[in-house]
Amino acid sequence: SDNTKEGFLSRMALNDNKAGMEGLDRDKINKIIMETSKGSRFYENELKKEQQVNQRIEKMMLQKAQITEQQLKKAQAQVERVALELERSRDLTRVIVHVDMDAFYAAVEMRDCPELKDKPMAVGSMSMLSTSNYHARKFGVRAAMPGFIAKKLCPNLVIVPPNFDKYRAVSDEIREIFADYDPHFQPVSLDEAYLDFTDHLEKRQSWPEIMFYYDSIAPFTLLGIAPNMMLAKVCSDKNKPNGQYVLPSTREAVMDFVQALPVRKVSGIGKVSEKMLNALGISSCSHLAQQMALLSLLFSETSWHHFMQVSLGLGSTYIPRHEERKSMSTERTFKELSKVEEQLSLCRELCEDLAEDMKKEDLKGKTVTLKLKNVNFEVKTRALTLQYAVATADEIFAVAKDLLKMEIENESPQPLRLRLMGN
Ligand code: DCP
Ligand code: MG
Repeated sequence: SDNTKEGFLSRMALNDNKAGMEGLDRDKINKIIMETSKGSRFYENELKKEQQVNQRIEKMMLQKAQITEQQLKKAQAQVERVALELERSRDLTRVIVHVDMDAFYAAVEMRDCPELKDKPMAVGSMSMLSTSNYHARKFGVRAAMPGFIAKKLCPNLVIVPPNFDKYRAVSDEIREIFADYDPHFQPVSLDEAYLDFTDHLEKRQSWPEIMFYYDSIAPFTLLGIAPNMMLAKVCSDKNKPNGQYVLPSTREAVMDFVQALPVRKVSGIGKVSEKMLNALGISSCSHLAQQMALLSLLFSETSWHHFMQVSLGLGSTYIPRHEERKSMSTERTFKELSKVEEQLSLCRELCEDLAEDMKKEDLKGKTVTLKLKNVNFEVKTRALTLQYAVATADEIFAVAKDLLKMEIENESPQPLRLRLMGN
């Protein structure tokens, strides 16, 4: 239908939510993307995903139409209670830094081959790109785009095959520097980490001047500094490339910052959530705050709690210590499991096993991960990090169940056909 086609276009369209991609001729770029990709596996796959999202939105809109004034009122009261509770947990005493390298793989390749510096280049292959340098971004060439499309957008694009050993080695060097500032820093990927600067800043107060010449983090100016991890991540993207953004540690500054923030800029709110929220008229975090009652009726508890934290500018202020970051898991393989009730009861069983193991070791965990392998052997993991540590089967299941339901919904109306589940 027309509807599908339009929706499809929106998914395939250039995603310019990336540094270095402001002010591009979207219409021209989108036309080339559509023409080039038609009929490819990439296109078919995107089309399928798009249709699934559209179905989810249709379902959600039907659900919304049935909400009564009274339900909404009740939800509003609950939302206000939760907001008060969350507000009490606000901690503005930490200085959290998020570091993210500019065009990481591409930057390493340009370092080793300086001729590439002035050319549009990308790392990857004709079937998929991992990243592109800032010259290439001006043509609409970006990560997660097939190289054959990128070549149409930018015929002079140089595509360099990836060399992961090299990126890992550079990452190790960077991490050594991070450790000088926060020995407990949390790496997220090869080019990204969270650091708690609070203790370092205190020590710095008593540094003799000469020490500042040895400040090894100075060349890494791609920082975001804020009172919590959620905000720091947004901040590090603000002045890319090669810039910093500091968000002051006051409630007022945080709330102002969040008001204007598009939901898509928040880590954890991806393409799909953005589209669902847009369908409800929500594009910025201030809309999020206004619509919390409705959201609490349409989304899972974990999702709307996350939305609420975002709308209040709240995030984690505590970077878990390495030794606390132990993880524990259990999994089971079977021939095929496609019935929702059976999947949920297996999930419950796994949570019980896990809780028992954790009890033996006296462990608690803040991240619950669900691992699924379908009958085509495709593996997916879905994880959720909570504000508080959990340990009992009930607590773990409450989260795992939501993650599983989300996957079931993603697949629907087709059943989710599993051959392995773990958590
Ligand atoms: N990466 C990838 N596939 C993606 C996204 C990223 O393989 N879809 C890899 C290549 C990137 C690295 O991870 O260089 C870091 O990811 P970022 O999202 O931080 O992207 P860049 O560092 O390349 O660019 P930016 O300057 O926007 O941070
Ligand atoms: Mg990066």
